[in-house]
Order: sequence, then C-alpha cells, then structure tokens
Amino acid sequence: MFGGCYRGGDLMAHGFHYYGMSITMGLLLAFAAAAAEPAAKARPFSVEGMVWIAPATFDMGWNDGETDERPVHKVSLDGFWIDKFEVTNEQFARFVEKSGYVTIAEKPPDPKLFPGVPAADLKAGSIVFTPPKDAIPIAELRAHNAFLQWWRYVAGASWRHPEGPGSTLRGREKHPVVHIAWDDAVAFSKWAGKSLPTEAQWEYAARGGLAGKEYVWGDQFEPKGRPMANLWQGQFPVENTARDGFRGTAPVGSFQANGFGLHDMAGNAWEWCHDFYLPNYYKNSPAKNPPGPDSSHDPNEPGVAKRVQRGGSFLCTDLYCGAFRPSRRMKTSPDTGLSHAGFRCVAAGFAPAAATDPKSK
Ligand SMILES: [Ca+2]
Ligand SMILES: [Cu+2]
Repeated sequence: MFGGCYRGGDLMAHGFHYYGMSITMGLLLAFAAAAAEPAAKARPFSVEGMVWIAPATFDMGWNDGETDERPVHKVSLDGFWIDKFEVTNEQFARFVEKSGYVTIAEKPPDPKLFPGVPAADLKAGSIVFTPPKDAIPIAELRAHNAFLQWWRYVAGASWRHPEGPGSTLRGREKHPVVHIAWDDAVAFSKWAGKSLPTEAQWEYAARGGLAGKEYVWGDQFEPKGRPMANLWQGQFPVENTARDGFRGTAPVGSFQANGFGLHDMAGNAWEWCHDFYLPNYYKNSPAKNPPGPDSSHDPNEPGVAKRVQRGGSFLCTDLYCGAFRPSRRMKTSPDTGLSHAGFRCVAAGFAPAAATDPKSK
C-alpha cells in the first residue's frame, strides 16, 4: 500500500507519524484529547518578521513521491503573509504570559478517555525522541511499531521542558517551540491575529519561487557536500553525527533562507498546517485557494481525524523519510505534541505597497 517509497525508504524513521499518533498515544499511555482552550481574543497582526507572498499559480505535489503527493496539479493562491521563521520559544512564552494559555501537554489526560488506566498513571506529558541504546537494523526500522523504540511518553515533558522535567529552555530562546499540538498552534495564531497556513500556502511558500524542484533549495540534496537544513546525519536512530551543526533543534534561521526569504521550511521542526489530512485530496481539490478537505481520513488509522504537518525535522534523514521535501505530507492527530513539532503562521492582508498607501487599491 505504501509502495511509493522515496529512495527505497519510507517513513520508517518516522513510523510514528506513519502509523498514526493516536495508536501511538494509546501504546505509550499518552494523554487525552483535552478540549481546546477557548480561543484567545484575536488582535490585529503585525507584519514584523513576516514575508509577503504575492499571488501566484504553481504546481503542487510531486509525482515521484508518496501516493498522497500525487497528482501534481495547478493551484492558484491569493497573496498572503507568512512568518519568516518557525515560532520560537520566546515568542510562545510571550503568548502564554499574556494569555494564560496552557498547552495540551501540560494538562493531565482525561481519565474518561483512558478507562483502563489507573488515575495515578495519567500524568501530563508529551512524546520525546529517546534514541535506543543499540542500533536497529534497517529492515527492522520498517517493522510495524518499530517507532516505539525511539519515542517515549515522558511525564512532565512540554514546550517548557522539551526532554522532560529537568530540561529547560535556557539557551533555546530562539529555537522553534516544540511539543505543540494543533490546538495549541491554533490558539497562538488566533492570539497573534494570524492563522495556520493551508497546505497549499505552506507548499508554495516552501518552494521559494522554484518550480519542479525536489528540495526547497534546488535539485541537489547536499550541494558541494554542504547540509542545507537541520536534518539528521548518521545511522538513525542511534548515531547522530550532527554534521549540520545541530543534534536537536537549531536556532531558527541557522540555515540559508529559501528564495522567498523563509528559513527552515525544510527540517528543524515539523510545522502544523490548517488542513485536515485526506490522502487523495489532490485528485479533486479546488484550483483556487484550496482550503483543505472538510474531514479527514487516514487509511492507517480510520476514525481518527488528523491534521497535516509539513517540512520535516531534525530527525529526518535522506535515507529514510525524505520528509523535508516541500511536497511531503504528514498527518498527526491534533491533540498530539512531539519533541520535534512546532509551527509558523500566515495572515491574510495586502501587499506591502498597498498597505503603506491607503489610496491604492
Ligand atoms: Ca541536525
Ligand atoms: Cu522524517
């Protein structure tokens, strides 16, 4: 069913996403689907730190990728603003300070959703990448539930404590905030007067003005042997050589921007999109400003509505997942936080020239 493997690999490095977050969460004794916080009051957004993306038509998708990246199809977008960087810890901290928002990972799971689990075991927490001691043969990386060997539910882990209690954000103020569930990202975006990008907006922005390129920087994975994004080098999941300079998240903007001036559209942290996940959406998605489907379906985990994540993370390798290609789609249940997942925002508005001249249309 997943024959559309990229470079003979598949999502084995990230079977976690592959098999579905909620299964994983059950297996890891994870947290409940806490209700979303009431939306914080919206306010006008600031274009500071944002880039204007002019209206355009582009080819969305990738015919050599996974099945759900096909077919390549024309999409037209209105202009929009998008954050140059992934939302950072210091930006998220400011939001929390002003709004009093509490993320899903910081709340204990609802016992009603975990009837068989002793109340004492239902501790607030999140899912942390925890490399195993011993190497995993590549064939086993592909095995069902192999990801349980490198993901762990850690009580007390949250955006404030990315590796669990005892870990802090000291020195990571400008790293992307992680352990952010979709609902958390939406709450931040509303507070900031923004929203989450649609898949189409995200992909067009990621391509940076290039057409038909495999990567956000061009055709070559590592031009002149130089890592172009914060990814994973070495034998996943035990050997992390950090040849790109970073073992975990990197300060946003540590790597060269794409053609639109956007940083980390590949690697560093996964980024939530607005859209529900539907594998065959491209077959009949609207040609103009596709808003995403009305509902979700993941054949791997029917019955769990999922949202899309894009861009890959510091755990992605070229050998296994290829998730840092701009067309690559990931799906995750919206209540799930992970130590490699954050977001960035978009906003509707006017082109910069129009914005500064009220007389122009
Ligand atoms: Ca790295
Ligand atoms: Cu990956």
